[in-house]
Amino acid sequence: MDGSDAGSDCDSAGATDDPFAVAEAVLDVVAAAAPDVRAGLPGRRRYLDDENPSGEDVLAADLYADELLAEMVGDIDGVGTYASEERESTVDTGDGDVSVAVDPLDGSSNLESNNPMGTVIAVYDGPLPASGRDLVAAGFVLYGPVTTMVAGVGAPADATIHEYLVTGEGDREQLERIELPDDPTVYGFGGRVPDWPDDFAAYVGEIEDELKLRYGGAMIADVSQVLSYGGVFAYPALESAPDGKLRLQFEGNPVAYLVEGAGGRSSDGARSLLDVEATGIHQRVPVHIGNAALIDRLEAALNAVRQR
Ligand code: P6P
Repeated sequence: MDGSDAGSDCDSAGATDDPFAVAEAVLDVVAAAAPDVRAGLPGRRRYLDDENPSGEDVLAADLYADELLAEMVGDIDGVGTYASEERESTVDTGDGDVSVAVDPLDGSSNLESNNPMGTVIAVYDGPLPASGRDLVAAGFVLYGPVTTMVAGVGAPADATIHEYLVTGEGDREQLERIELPDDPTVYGFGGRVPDWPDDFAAYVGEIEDELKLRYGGAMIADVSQVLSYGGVFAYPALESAPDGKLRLQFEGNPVAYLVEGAGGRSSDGARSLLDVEATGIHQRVPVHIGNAALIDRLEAALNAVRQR
């Protein structure tokens, strides 16, 4: 099902109590917005004199994408809450039980260098902040040479993940199912090497002769590499930021849903990101995702150092 039926069902039936049908409609709407988001990028490469709730500089493109998505997602029957990395608090959008958390333009700093970036979507059944186990869908749009979406609908344990081509009209055409390749190929690690804690530095030292480092500065572009080639993406805890940089609700949970649905693993260094307790909509979490065996090895390496 490409979701369009669900979208029309939601519109015709009014607020629906089927969170998965609402989730399909959300993915359809985000795909429909993608051509307009992409078209709005060229003229919005300037930084505004503003910071987002995480204290990061804001581009005109960040706010443009957020306002477009807030309006379109907020109109979906069944969606009751919209949350964004760009907004301090959640927005009530109606009577629905489904909450949608969005990173409107993940990696927007890549706009200056004309490198890939995207939109991350997390659809939760219930209020925010929510556990990743409450996800009913997740996905990202990748504004690369081609505009694609990677997404899944279903409870985390049941989700299958597919890539979609997003057409110029904003339709999503399903392509192949995504399953993580076994052979580890590319590794992307955020943060500055001197800022890595001893345990993560020890892990990197342990695998340094296996590394093919590719780090693009936009999480979903780096996650897309891992989904295509295998390997690990990590934005670990840092000495300067023990909870890391990435946000659980908008980044950690959705990429964990996608990578675990593709047969891989996620970890905050000790457990699946989907099992991290949600304490706030902008809470940060160390993010490690990739091949299950590699994430198991990473957790073992971190533990070995911690137990010294
Ligand atoms: P740094 C983008 O701002 C982002 O949230 C992620 O997409 C990306 O992985 C990370 O931050 C990049 O952070 O410190 O490398 O600029």
